[in-house]
Amino acid sequence: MRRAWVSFQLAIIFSACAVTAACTPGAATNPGGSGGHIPGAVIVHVSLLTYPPVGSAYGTVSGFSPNPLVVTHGAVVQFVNDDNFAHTASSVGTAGFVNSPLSSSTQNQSGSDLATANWSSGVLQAAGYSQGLNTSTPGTYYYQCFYHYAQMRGVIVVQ
Ligand SMILES: [Cu+2]
Repeated sequence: MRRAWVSFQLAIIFSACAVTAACTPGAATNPGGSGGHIPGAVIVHVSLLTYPPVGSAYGTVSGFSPNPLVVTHGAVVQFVNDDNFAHTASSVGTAGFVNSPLSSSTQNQSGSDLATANWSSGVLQAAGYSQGLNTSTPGTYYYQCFYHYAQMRGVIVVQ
């Protein structure tokens, strides 16, 4: 009986690992990624290699597409990494882009709404999808990549 209970507990632990992007001891607790495309979510493609810098009303943007993305509030937005190396999509606020490195905390997935301060996809590996991000609040949301903050700059306008 006790043995069965222990097996059950182990099964719970391993199934928890299966839904977590990384289950390595000492790894970031929530590095990013999700099970895939959430039905109905608006996809932002992430690729340093595919989307060169272009001018926009919000400054030079690059590394994401569509960019700027304009959505009606209530939409769910999701990022997917089209490159074969890691990126993040990490909030830098609503005032504009930043020219200094992002906090290392942006490597952890955070937030479920663009109106959440410091939301981040966490580290998206190749073909990785972010969590779904709700768009509850109209506004202009700036985000950058932790690794390529100077080259990967995106805007989402929520109407
Ligand atoms: Cu990047």
